[in-house]
Amino acid sequence: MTRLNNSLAPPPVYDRGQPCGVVHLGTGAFHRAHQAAYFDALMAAGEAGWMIQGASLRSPRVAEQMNPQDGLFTMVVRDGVEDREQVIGSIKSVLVAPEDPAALVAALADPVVSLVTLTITEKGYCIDPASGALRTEDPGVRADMADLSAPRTAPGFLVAGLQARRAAGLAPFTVLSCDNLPHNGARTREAVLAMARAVDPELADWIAEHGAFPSSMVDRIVPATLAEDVDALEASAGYRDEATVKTEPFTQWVVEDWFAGPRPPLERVGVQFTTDVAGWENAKLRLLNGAHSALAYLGALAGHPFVHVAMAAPGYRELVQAIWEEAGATLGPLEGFDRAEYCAALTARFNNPALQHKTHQIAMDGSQKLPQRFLNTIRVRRAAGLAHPTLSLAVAGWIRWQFARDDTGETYTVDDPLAGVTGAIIARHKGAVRPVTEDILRLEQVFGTDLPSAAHFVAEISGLVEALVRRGTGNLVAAFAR
Ligand code: CS2
Repeated sequence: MTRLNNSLAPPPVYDRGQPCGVVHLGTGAFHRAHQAAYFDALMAAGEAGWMIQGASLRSPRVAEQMNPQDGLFTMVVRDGVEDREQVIGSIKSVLVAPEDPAALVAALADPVVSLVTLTITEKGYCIDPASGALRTEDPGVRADMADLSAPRTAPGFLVAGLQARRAAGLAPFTVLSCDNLPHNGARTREAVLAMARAVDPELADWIAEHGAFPSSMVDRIVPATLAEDVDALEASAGYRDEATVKTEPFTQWVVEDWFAGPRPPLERVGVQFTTDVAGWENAKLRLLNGAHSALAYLGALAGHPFVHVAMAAPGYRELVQAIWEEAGATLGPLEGFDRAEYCAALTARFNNPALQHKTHQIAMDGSQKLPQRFLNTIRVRRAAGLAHPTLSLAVAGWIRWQFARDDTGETYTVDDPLAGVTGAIIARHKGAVRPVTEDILRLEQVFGTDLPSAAHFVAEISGLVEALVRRGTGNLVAAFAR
């Protein structure tokens, strides 16, 4: 079957040969169904110069999927009743950074580029999840700090690109993080400045003075594409698209209005520009992503493969409600945000049966996600003297997950940068739940120093992990239904 390409697809209504004003790092499914879709709509609305030069920082897989298709891909929007297919043309091509790091640095230094967007996942920032500090002990970070001629990390590429621009007398590009981190702009800036300072302190000063690192809140559920999704599209569209993505109708992007150069007029296609993103970030991270991770660990442990399946199992809907009650109370007022409406919409989004969102996918990289999804919320509640039993159960779920065997007896690989560390703790204590839990809670890069020294917190989590093991996750969650 023929692959999707320029001559096959219904041609986009704009010229795909126009300049790439944007370089994007991490051209995975989420980017394609979110930012790439917004830029596609922007150019379709007549705004020129916002094509995207994509780049992958690790594997050549996405380039192999997209480049033979002239950068085109089909976005399939599934509302649970019908599928709507749309060919998106905003990505020119995808560079593979490890194969040719200089090509990516050259792309970043191109005078037509004014914006660099990032979806590199939490761990791509090479920062400590609890403190946000650049992890200078990371081998890639260390290599980039010593020599930037062939960068390896995202902060390294950003600094190399900014260095080349400064040398050429160009303005810096705006760096726009689109990952689920709190204060993602400030955290990116901190990582970039720490890298730049090691390379050239004057460069760091120049970036600090002239650079822009807006924070942004991004939201759209985009499960990993499965082989059957590619086959289903082929059957309905009549071409093969290895880069297709599936998503939901809902989409949201709130961006801090802080740009070093020209700002893409994305407000024309539904993006909200604001002076303060923090309220939206907290609401989204604590309500959507918090509930997602709770469903992921407590759902997957009970053997539920998908989010919508977990939502239909006894007690899970009530579990999610309880998370929302506990997290909701930590959020301040936010203009245009109604929590009850937001959570009702989230319930419908999680129930969408057509997304087939795997609990195992959301369970990935929990050590990077826990602080913003649960622990900061717990801290706010503790400071106010409020209990947080459901958030604690979710944290306990993550610890129970480290044992790599679910309640049905299935084994799985714990996909997390700290899996080696938690695995070694479990081996050292021969799986004894309480000492394992206590040692895991001492991991400062996740739990900071405050939570491990709070005796009540440690006792509560230990008791919950033991209960999950003894009574079974599904049974414990079912109790929420009563
Ligand atoms: C999910 C997110 O995999 C995960 O961790 O919670 O990718 C989630 O689907 C998005 O943030 C929704 O906007």
